Amino acid sequence: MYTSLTNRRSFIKKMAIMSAMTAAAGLFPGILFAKEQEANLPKGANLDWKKTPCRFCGVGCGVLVGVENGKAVAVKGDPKSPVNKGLCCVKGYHSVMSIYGKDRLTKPLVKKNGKYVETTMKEALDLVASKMKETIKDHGKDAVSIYGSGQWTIPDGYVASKLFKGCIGTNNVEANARLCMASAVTGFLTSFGLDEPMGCYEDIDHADVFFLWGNNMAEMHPVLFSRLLDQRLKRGVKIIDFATRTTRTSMAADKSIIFKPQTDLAVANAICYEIIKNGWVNKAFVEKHCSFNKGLTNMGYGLEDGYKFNDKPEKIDFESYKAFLEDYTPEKVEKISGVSAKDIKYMAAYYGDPNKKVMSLWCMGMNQHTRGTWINNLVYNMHLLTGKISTPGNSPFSLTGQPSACGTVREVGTLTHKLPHGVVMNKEHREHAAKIWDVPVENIPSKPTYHTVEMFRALDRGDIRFMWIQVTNPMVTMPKLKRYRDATKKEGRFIVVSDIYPTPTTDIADVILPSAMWIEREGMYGNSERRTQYFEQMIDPPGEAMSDTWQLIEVARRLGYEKQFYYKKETHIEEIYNEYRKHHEGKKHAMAPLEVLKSQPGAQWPYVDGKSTQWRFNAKYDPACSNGEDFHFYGKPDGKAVIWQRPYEPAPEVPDNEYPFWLCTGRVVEHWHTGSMTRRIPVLHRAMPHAYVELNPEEAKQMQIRTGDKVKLTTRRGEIILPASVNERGVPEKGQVFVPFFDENMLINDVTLDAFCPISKQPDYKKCAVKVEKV
Ligand code: MGD
Ligand code: MGD
Ligand code: SF4
Ligand code: MOS
Repeated sequence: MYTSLTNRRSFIKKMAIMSAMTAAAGLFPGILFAKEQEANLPKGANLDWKKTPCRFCGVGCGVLVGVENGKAVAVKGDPKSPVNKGLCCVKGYHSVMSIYGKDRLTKPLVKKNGKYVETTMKEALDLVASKMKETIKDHGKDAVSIYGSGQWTIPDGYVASKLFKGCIGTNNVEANARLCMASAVTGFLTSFGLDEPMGCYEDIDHADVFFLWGNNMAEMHPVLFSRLLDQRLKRGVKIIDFATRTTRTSMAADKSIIFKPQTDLAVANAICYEIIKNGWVNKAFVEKHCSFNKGLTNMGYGLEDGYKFNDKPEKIDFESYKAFLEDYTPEKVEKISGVSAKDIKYMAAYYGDPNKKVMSLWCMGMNQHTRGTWINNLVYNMHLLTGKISTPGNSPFSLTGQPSACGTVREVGTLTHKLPHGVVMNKEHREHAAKIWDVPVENIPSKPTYHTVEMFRALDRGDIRFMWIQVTNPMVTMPKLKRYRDATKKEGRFIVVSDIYPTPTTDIADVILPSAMWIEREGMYGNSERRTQYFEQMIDPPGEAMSDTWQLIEVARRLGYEKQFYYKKETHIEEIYNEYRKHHEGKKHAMAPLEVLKSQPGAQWPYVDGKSTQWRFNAKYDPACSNGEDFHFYGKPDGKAVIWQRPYEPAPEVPDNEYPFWLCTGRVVEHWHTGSMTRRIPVLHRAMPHAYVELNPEEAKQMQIRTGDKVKLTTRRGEIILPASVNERGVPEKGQVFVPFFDENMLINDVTLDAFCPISKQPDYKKCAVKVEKV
């Protein structure tokens, strides 16, 4: 069985070797308009169309799935969805094909003497429950853990949290969004006291200028990016791409400004310096609605030598903040960042102009950053100093990556320190959760345990002995991967993996549980703009595959928590959602009732008096504002947002003589993360069959490297050989290379660094030092 599993997957390898890399046609591969979509649909088909959010990215497009004879056969953009207004990108359009890969997991597999043996779901779940009991008995509650995902539905994450935190009594609950959204969260909490953006996608229809802070929106949030382009056609808005490499996004922008990795910190401070120097501060707004803080500096980088972190900031005044910024004049920052003083002033002038509405957008460039919390704070500073926030078109907007990184990880709170409402450290929050969960409050431990990187380190040490992994593929996506892969293989560790396909993570599992995917079950996702969207079950899962929610419920019952997991199979999603809503009651976070989610393409929380809230903290739109002023930042006790003094500090590992290049990693439009789904969609796989290393064209010439030549990358963690890509998808600056991480046959994470932001604990996959050689 084991060999057949890997054999099945090897077709990906073979296809990759046979086909050459084909650059997708056009600048924007695959945004499909309604007419093109119609033209591609099965002719004469008698389809039953049902609405759902797209399975893939955090944009959360509404799509309609055409079902015929129990099979999902077609997809089109939902014209009624305010998110995408009928558009769809290549991934969304082909999404249903990812359900029908030939090697779907249909039966549970249990490892016996190094071989996988098929079993029944009942026996597999019995085994999972008995292993959990045994581990808790022998090693304590904190020896069992669950590692989930921003691709978990809301009910999946909710029952996981209830089982582990409420019933078992361990805070060993984490999710891959730690690798992705954690800095966004700590950025929001430190600046505003509440998570998630104040604005919404409709800001795009009002803003005059768009700044992209190191995200490649044309490829990663394509439908949303098409809305920016549409506004440029209609209203002549400006799109400014501020990034470390030239991408499809830079090519489409009105202006591309390139900075050296990590120096966005310095540039953001320089923009604030200019705003103050030129008298562009919105004094009335700042006096009424902002306070100033200074935090710990030189915190370290979360490497084995530890890090410092304290959350007791020092209050400062405007004058000392102003004095601090003297170190960040455009001329000084030009030297650090490589951005000309002229371009810094150009950017500042837009942020400062009272007649221009500004939207800043960002994603992994800012979050996967060893000072990720800081750079989030610094972008808010620009919006706060100028009062350009929480009004239509004035919007600092943190984009999410996964379909439910907001909905499930951030809102349900599937992170070690979180609860569905609030944090484990807070007694009232624990009491609130315990009451709804029907467990003694003493069950919920008051201290967080391990964040993701630490969770795998704890597995390595043996502090964690049991890990259940759902809807994530960490044996491709953890940084400094080799170390954590070795950890999972140690004696006395038991790993359960729920997935839909064989992957490098199922390869290390003791038990593999086949899951029902997306529209094979019922659920909800929450997208970047606080929009919760519901989908019904449209088709049957294959074989014994079962939803992740129901797998957890079955195990919870076997552990003796029948009372807390009373849900009925036919109605459990509704019951869970109604229970979950209780955690968020009140004007600040109320969730829409299920009937509303069923009847329309989602609703945005806070959902109050039958209405979605589009702009939080603005009294005109947000019923939770209660200070009698225009704005109320009610997440902070004094009702004020915080402007943070945060310096520039260098990255932990910078290029030197031995490792002279920067290595940046990321994504491509055709593939979803580890490619487990999109590489099983033939058209996407053919368009982008394997990973590559992107080189600067001039340097490639000097090294006599052409597209397709083999290149060896060596870091302090190891080495990897990849084919070169020159002048194809993206163009790195001199001294930098870029590698996408979708290819399980070329695991770039074997060489990445696991340094993280000490506040958010999110690793920086965008920077480490690498040697580049032709082989
Ligand atoms: P990445 O490729 O991870 O994409 O979306 P993005 O963040 O847009 O990020 C690469 C960018 O990081 C580079 O282009 C570079 O400019 C920037 N960068 C590098 N160093 C720095 C730095 O020091 N500072 C700053 N500010 N920027 C820097 C990610 C998003 O995409 C996510 S999180 C997910 S989960 C989704 N994944 C995904 C996918 O796998 N495939 C497709 N097609 N779409 C996706 N959308 C989502
Ligand atoms: P995915 O491919 O999305 O990657 O990393 P992962 O979450 O590890 O994994 C999802 C898994 O769930 C797949 O194996 C898929 O087959 C499976 N699956 C799909 N549907 C279902 C379902 O319904 N149930 C179950 N049980 N399984 C299902 C993403 C992570 O990667 C993220 S979010 C970020 S932001 C990081 N980005 C990043 C980077 O920029 N550079 C590098 N080098 N590494 C990175 N790693 C991180
Ligand atoms: Fe799906 Fe994202 Fe594409 Fe929209 S932009 S169709 S949500 S992958
Ligand atoms: Mo990447 S949420 O944003 O997982």
